[in-house]
This record gives sequence, C-alpha cells and structure tokens, in this order.
Amino acid sequence: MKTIIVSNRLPVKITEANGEMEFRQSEGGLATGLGSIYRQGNNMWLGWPGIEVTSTEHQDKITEKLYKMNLYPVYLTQDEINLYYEGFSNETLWPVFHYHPTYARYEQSYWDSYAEVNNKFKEAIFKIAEPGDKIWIHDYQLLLLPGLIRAEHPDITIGFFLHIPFPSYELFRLIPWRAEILENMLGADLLGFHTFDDVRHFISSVTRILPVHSSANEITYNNRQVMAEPFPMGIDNKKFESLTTTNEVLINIANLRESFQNVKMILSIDRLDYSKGILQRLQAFDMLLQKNPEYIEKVALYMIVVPSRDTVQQYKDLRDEIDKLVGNINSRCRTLNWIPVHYYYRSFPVEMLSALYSMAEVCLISPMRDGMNLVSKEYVASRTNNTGVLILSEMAGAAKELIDALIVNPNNIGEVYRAVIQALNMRPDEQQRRMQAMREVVAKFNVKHWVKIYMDRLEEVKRLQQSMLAKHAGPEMQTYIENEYSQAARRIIFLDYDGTLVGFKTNIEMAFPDEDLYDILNMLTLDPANHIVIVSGRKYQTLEDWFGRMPIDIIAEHGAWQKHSNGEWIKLPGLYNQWKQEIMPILETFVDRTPGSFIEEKSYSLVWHFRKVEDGLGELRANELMSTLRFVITDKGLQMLPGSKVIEIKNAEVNKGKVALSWLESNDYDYIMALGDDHTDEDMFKVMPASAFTIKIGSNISAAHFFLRDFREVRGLLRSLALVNKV
Ligand code: GDG
Repeated sequence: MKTIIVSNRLPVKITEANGEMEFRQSEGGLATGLGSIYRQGNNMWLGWPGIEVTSTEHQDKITEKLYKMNLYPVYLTQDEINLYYEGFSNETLWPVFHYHPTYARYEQSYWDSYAEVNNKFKEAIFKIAEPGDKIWIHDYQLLLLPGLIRAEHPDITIGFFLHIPFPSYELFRLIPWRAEILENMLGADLLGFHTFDDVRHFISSVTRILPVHSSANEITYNNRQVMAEPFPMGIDNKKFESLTTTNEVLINIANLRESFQNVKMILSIDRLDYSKGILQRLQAFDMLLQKNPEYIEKVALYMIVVPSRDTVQQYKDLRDEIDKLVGNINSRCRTLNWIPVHYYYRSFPVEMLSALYSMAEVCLISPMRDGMNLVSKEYVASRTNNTGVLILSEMAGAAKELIDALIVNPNNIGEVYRAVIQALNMRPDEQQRRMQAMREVVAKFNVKHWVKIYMDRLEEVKRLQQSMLAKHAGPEMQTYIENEYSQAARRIIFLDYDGTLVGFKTNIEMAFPDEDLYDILNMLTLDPANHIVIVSGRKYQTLEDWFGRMPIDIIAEHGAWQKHSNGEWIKLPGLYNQWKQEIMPILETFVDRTPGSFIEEKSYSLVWHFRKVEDGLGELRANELMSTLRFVITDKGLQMLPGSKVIEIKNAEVNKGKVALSWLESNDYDYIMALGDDHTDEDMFKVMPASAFTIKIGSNISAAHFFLRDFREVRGLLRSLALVNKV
C-alpha cells in the first residue's frame, strides 16, 4: 500500500546544459512538507515535470531518471499548457477564486482541455496505483481528478487539498461548469482547505448547487460521507530558523547592513499577481513619505516581485503599473544617499530571503486575497530574537492564525499607512510579546504537523465510511433479517410515515401514499402473523383517510391519538391544549416575517413548517424561534421538537416511545421491527428490546442498530419480507 501525491507540477527543476539534463529537487514549502511522504518506500509524486518534451525516446529517459527520485511525470503538450493551465486554471479559476470575477474568461476550449488534462492525470495514476493505495491530490488545476478516479475505483482513498481560497457561493456560481466541478471534487473522501471560511463557502456552494445534504461539515453524496475541513498549512520552521546562522546568510546580512545603515527596512515579497495588493502597498508607502517626511532617509521598502504569468495581458499591465509607481516614488523622493523603494522583479536564492527576513524591521504583507501566505510565516520563523513587526492583510488565510500581527484591510490605504507607522515605532517589549506568540503558532502548526493531521484525518474518514457501511442494512443483513422474519410466529412492525415510507414533498399534502406503498402494506397485512403499526406525527384525520380501511393499527400525532385496526380513535387521557393560545401568536409573527412558512394545528400540538422557505433563511428563523420559545414552554409541560424543516411544540407526555411500549406490553412478539427517520423516532428506538430490528432512515447517527438510505430502500426491504413466506 502506497501513497501517491498528485499536483500540477512535480517538485523538481529540470534544466538542460550541453545536452545533459540536470534534475534538482525544488525547495518549496509543499515539496518540503510532503518530502517525508513521497520519498518513503515506494510512495510517489505524480505531476507535470515543467518542461515540454515531445519525443517519446526523450520522455522515456526523463521518466526513468524521475522514477528513481520517486517522481512520475505527466507530459503536457504546448496546447494543453495554453488551454488547461494558462487558460482554465489561471484565467478562469484563479480570478474567480480570488474575487476578481471581471478578469475571468469562460471559454469552452479552456474547459474542454481542463477536463481532458484531468483525465490524462487519471490515466497516469492508474498506471502506478494498486488496490489499497492512498491518493492525495493538490490544488485548483486538478479539481476534477477526485471524481474521475472515484468513478472507476469506488473504494479508493482520495484526499484533496485546495491551496487557494474557495470563494463565496455568489462568486463560485458564476462559473458555467460549476456543477461538474463540485460533483468531481466530491469524489474525494476528505476535502482540505486553509481556513474555516473556505470550508463554509464550499459547503454553501455544494448544498445550493447540487441536490445534496450536509450535516455540519459532513456531506452525503452518492451514499458516501465526504468531509470538508480546515487544515491551515504550515512551513518548515526549523529550516528557516537554522538558515539564519549559516555562513552564506550571515554574509548576505552583513552586506545588507552596509547599505541599510540607519535605515529601517520594510520587506515585501510576492509573486507578480493582482491578488497580492502590490499597487495599494506602494500607495501606502508613498503616503508615508508624503505625510511624514521625517521618514525620508530613515526607511526603505525592499520589494521583491517574483516573475509570474507575465505573458498574460493583465499581468503585463500590472507589471507596467508597478514599474510606473515605483519609478514615480523613487524619482520624487530619492536623495543622493537613499532610495525609497528597492524593487526587484526577479527571484532570489533562499539564503537571500533568509537574510532579508532577518534584516527587515517590518514585513508588510497586504494581499487582496491569499489562500494562506507562507511568506508571513517564514518571516516569523526567521525572527529568532523575537523582534520585528508583521503587518498582515486580513484577506490572507494566515491572518486567522497570526492574530498578533498588525492586521489590516488592504483596501484601506490609510489603515495600512497607519499600521506602518505603528510598526516603525513599536516598543521592543511589545514586538517581543507579539512575535513570541506568533513564533509559537508557527512552530506548533508546522508543515509536518499539517501533513500528519491531514493524513490521520483521511484514515479516520475512511473508517467512518466503513462503520457506516457496516450498519447499513444492505443485502447481507437483509438476508439475515429475512431469515429471522421467516422463523417468527408473532411479528410487530412499527413504521413511521414521512421520510420512511414516502419521500419528502415541498407540499405536505402531496406526500400521500401511492399504489406501490399500498401494495406492499397489503401484502404484509395478508400474513396473519404480522401486526403492522403506523406511528406518525400526522393528524389522525389524515391517517384515517389514508389507512383507516386497512387492517393496520395507527398511532397519530406522536401518540396523542391511537386506533387499533378494529377499533375507534381514542385520545391519550389527561392532555390539555390551552397553551396553544399563548404559543400561536408567536408562531404567527414568524409566519408574517418568513415568506413560505406556515403553521399546522393538530389536536395537541402546533407545528411551524419552513420547507418552502428560502434556503438558509428558514434555518435562521428556526433557531430564532427556538430561542424565543425555550423560555415560554418551560413551565407548561411542553416539548419542542425540531424535525426535518419543521419545529413542533407538543405536550411532553406525548412521545412515540411511550406509546410504542404500550403496544409491546400487550403481546408476546418474537419478531419486533421499528423504522423511522427523524428524532421523534429515536424515542421509539430507545424503548425497543435489544433483540428488535431498529432501522434509522437516512443517517447512522442514531440509537437504531441499522440504517437504510431512503424510503426506496425501506420499500425494497418491506417488499422482500412480504414475499419471504410465499417463496
Ligand atoms: C499558493 C497560495 C498558499 C517567494 N519568492 C521567492 C521564493 N518564494 C517562496 C516563499 C514561499 C513561496 O515562494 C510563496 O508562497 P505563498 O504562500 O506566499 O504563495 P503562492 O506561491 O501563491 O502559493 C498561497 C500556498 O499556495 C500554500 O498553500 O499559502 O496562498 O496562493 O515559500 O518563500 N523562494 C525563493 N526565491 C524567491 O525569490 N527561493
């Protein structure tokens, strides 16, 4: 059993000099973090090697070399790089996911290529994957891969991690292929994001765009439980700590000191991207020099912009604007001995970065959006003497953890400017306090920790799915249930109605029994050994209309009314309903404020329905209603039951469990079965003897021994039982 890491790019740099290929492992955070995994045993990392290789002979040679480094290449053509990578990944997904929808292009050819390349990755995985392997897929270039793999290998373990933000539903819904993207993401078992906000946005998109349900962060899709959770990525903090004392870094620091005598350094490092807020940062620095000329010759902005995607027009434009603004500030403010902005459009060796992290009194990181932002964490890890101030945009994932930074809104240039002044003047003891707290966070939640908790959780999710399967009353368990059924002489079967025998309908009046259901119930009642009891929260009049003529016992309104098949309707003695006069006006105000909601009045209960209310608003009002009612009902012997898109208020003595128990007392059954889907049915499951077959519909979190997925599976089981003795 091995683990296969999959990402668009392999963690390797291949260069060609004098006809010889040189392979260097890349030092990026992800490569370091996952190094502990992919270099072990026969584990693998699969991805694009970053160069275009057309001849198969050449490809084979490279493949062989990479294989020895536990790397497995997926070769892309220039067309694929243009359409799948530059196109759909960087011109469609990247802008939408970073809240720049106006930059997004929705081209069919981009999408087609994206789907094809994801498929190509799938094919490559199948060449090296074996049964039992775990696959961990990374980032926005491969959103379809989990679903494509799952379709062919339903039981395989798949993790997925998104390194960029997941946008709010309002943004995500713009993408023409939104449903296909989500369906395929749900092929994973565990979906990891940097922050809880990303998780919330993902779940809200999934539940609005696809017909799926979620309970907290668990999504049920195609009968599988998929988890979406935050795993804030960390860095190799030890590496950045120890780098600061290496010779090379010390030499770099000494050189920088020479040119930064008596000048405080404000450091900024990013890739060229409109999401990074580079122009706004320059504006804030400009404001500092304009408004506070005393800082002239006293501070300098050291700004590294790493070249990226600069063949794309938006990036070219951004680069030109940066050039212009930097030129403008420098030409206006520079003096004979001092330059305000040290701007480099290039990358540096990590030893230079480390020296800069050590030198800079202030690190200014102000992206408009950033999944995490590792530079901020690297700065903190490099401040081994606990001095220095980090200014961090609230739009970076890292701001959720590095709460002792000076947190700013990057659109508020004035606020960024004030934060810079605060940072430049911060007392050393405050710097120490803040930096120490951040250093503890960065040390504890380092990249190894990130990998470990992700992988542990992936295994846990798999175990949870398996325990779910074990409780599922699938074919094997049904055979056992049928056997027990066939040998029994006196059987009783309790059946809830809505959600158990029929599916949910937006209009409750429409959920009447159909021919198929009558047929099943008729077959069951034909066997004299069977005693069928319908236990429902519905009004007795409705149940009488639907089942009154059949040889079936009926418990209505959760037990307030009951009827034996050959008898009359009787109500539970001692119930009173004066309380309704007080509760009804409260419910009415909620109906007035919530379009689509309505009240149902039963003899001994009141129900507020919100099935037809706009998603989200109904839940919000339901919570509000429950907090309002909590105090009103306490001294009245009432009970509040939140159900599926309903809240029911009823007498506390009325309870499906109590009434079911009275049915059990009167006879000596050798086969007892109870089926139900909501939490009023839990009372029934709890009073059943241990030998009873208790079956929850739709979930396995229950006092019931087994579960079935939906009313169709219930009907399948009941029909097969009805046929048992006929065979
Ligand atoms: C994506 C998400 C998320 C930068 N300049 C040089 C250099 N770097 C290194 C830094 C850092 C890395 O590149 C940049 O990481 P970030 O996290 O800041 O940003 P992205 O590359 O956009 O990454 C981001 C990340 O994925 C991880 O999930 O945090 O939000 O956008 O490690 O040190 N390295 C060298 N020379 C440079 O000039 N050697």
